[in-house]
Parts: sequence; structure tokens; C-alpha cells
Amino acid sequence: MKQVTVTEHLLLHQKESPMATGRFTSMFNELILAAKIISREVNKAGLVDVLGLTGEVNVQGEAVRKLDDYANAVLIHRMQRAGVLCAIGSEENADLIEIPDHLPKGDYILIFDPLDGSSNIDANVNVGTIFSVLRRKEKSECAARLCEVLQKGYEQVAAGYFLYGSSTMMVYTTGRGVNGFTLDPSVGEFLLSHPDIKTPERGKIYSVNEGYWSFWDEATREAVSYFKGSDNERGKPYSARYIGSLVADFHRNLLYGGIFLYPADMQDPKKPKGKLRLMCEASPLAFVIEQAGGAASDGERPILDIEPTELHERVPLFIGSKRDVEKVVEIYRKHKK
Ligand code: P6P
Repeated sequence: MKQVTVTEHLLLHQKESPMATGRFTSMFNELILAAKIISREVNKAGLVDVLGLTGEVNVQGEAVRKLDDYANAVLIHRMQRAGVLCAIGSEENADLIEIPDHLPKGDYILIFDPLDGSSNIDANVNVGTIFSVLRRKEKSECAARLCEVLQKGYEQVAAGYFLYGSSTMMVYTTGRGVNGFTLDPSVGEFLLSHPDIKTPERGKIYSVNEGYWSFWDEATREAVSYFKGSDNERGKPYSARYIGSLVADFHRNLLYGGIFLYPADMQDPKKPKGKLRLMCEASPLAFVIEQAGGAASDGERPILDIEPTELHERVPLFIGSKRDVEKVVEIYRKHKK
């Protein structure tokens, strides 16, 4: 089979779009290099002492594991040198990360979660890097201000994720469909393995942490019960699959069909709008899922239509097969009346 690299794919399939510019492609190549470096460390995590805690906590108040820290540092270092960014936002950093004065800049803005699911690293469970690419609206030589970064998900020019598992994969979209690439370690290239991914219109899997049942409101309980029971379009229960690593759960449901739910938590004052972040998790995955024919909502609005008010804003997230997400929105709307 003809081997297609990411760079070749970008040039082949984005001919008439601004995404085929050398500047965009060079940014992607730096992102890919960072992912290869992270993949190498994740895949030997069991052998080298990069596990365990750094003794620090991140802005989310979560214990930072060494690989989290490492992945964040690699991405920041590499992407500051991509020469095309005016700002970087990381789930691990409270504020925007500037591009040092002596380095060349550009108009792109990169937001990422460097190693999502990292609490699972010690158990050798798949983890991932999620990324979102925006563009500043007005040309400027200055560093991008936060107000320029807080854009709706519909404004993204590219989004996707790297999944570090039995193999390392890259899945991304630039608004012209979704394509998956698998890293061939023997040549060090991501090669096209999942062309033009489309997710089934209705799934057969639901993914949610049911341990929070007692913290949910009635609408959330009714929505989860719809998938657990037989009074649904399938006429039988959906299969429960929950790894607790968003990228792994999302990727499986993208390919097989299904819905991932992370609802608001009515008891935990830290999670009134759920645990997941809008700009570095929900929004990029929403861009991917919509391009694959699925849907993503906060229970009321499409995720891509939400105007962020802060860099680390959290949102409830219902994402996956279109008919399943629509059902959740229908249930929430009924309870709102
Ligand atoms: P819970 C991992 O910490 C993460 O951010 C996502 O990858 C995952 O989907 C979620 O949290 C799991 O959260 O509350 O079910 O443990």
C-alpha cells in the first residue's frame, strides 16, 4: 500500500486551503516531532524512573506526574521554536506562554493538554496529547493577548490528538474530514492508516464514570439510564466502556460508535461544570467528532459554539455518535422546561 505521510497528506488534500502553506506544515512537523519524543518516553516509562510524582501540583490542583511535566516541557520548547506561533496555552500552565523575543513568531495560537489521562500512566493505560490550533484575527508583532485567544471552537483551523498506546497514533482535522496516522517506529514517520474517518450515526457504547451517580441531577440520571436500559433506539442496553483516559475513550467511540459523557457534578464545588476543559479538551475533540459526522454538546449548546470566558474554563461534555448526543440534549431540554 502506498505510504502517505502527514506532510504529504496535508499538501495533497489541502491544496487550495491555507493549511497547505509551508508555515502551517512546519508547525505540524514540530508538533509531530514533540509527539515522537513524548511517545518514546511514555513507551519506556515502566523502565526509566520518570514515573511517580514531582511533588508539584498544576493549576487544576492535580498532582503532576513526571511524564506530565516532561511532555509539557517538550511541547513548549519545540513549539516556541516553530516560528509560526504568537501564543501557547497549556492545561498545565495557569497563563498563556509567550514566545521569547529572540524567536520568530507568526499568527497561529496553539492550545494543548500535554498528557491527558496521565493519572493512568503507572498502570500502563493509554494516554494522549490533545491540541487545538487557532489564528489571531489581526496581524501584530506583539504577543497575543488572552482576549485574542478566547475564540469559539468553530474558529479552530485545526485540531486533533496523539494517542500513546499499543501503537502511537495521530488523528486530526483541518475542517476537511478526519484522518488517522500510525507511527511506524522503524522509519519514524506517521503513515496514513485510517483515511476519512466517519463515526456511526448511532453507537452501541456509553462511557461515563457511574461512581458519581449520587452527585448527578435528574436529567443526567435519565440520560445515563437511557443507555443502560432497553427503552432506547437499540432496544437493548449499550455496552459500558470507560477507561478513565479521555483520548482513549474518545478514540474507541470515534471508530466504533458511542457516546462519552462527563456531566456537571452537583456536589463537588470544584466541578459545577464538570471536570473537562473547554479549550484544550472539549473544543478540539468536538471539531474532530463533527468532521467525522458526530456531535458534541454541553447538554444545551454545541461545544463549538461556546464563547470561552477564561483559558481553563470547564464544561460538561457529551460527545460521540450524533443520534446519541441529540438524545442527551433532548432529555436535558425536557428537564429545563
Ligand atoms: P474521572 C484524566 O484525569 C481525565 O482528565 C480524562 O482523561 C478522563 O476522561 C477523566 O479525567 C476521568 O475523570 O473523574 O472519571 O476519574
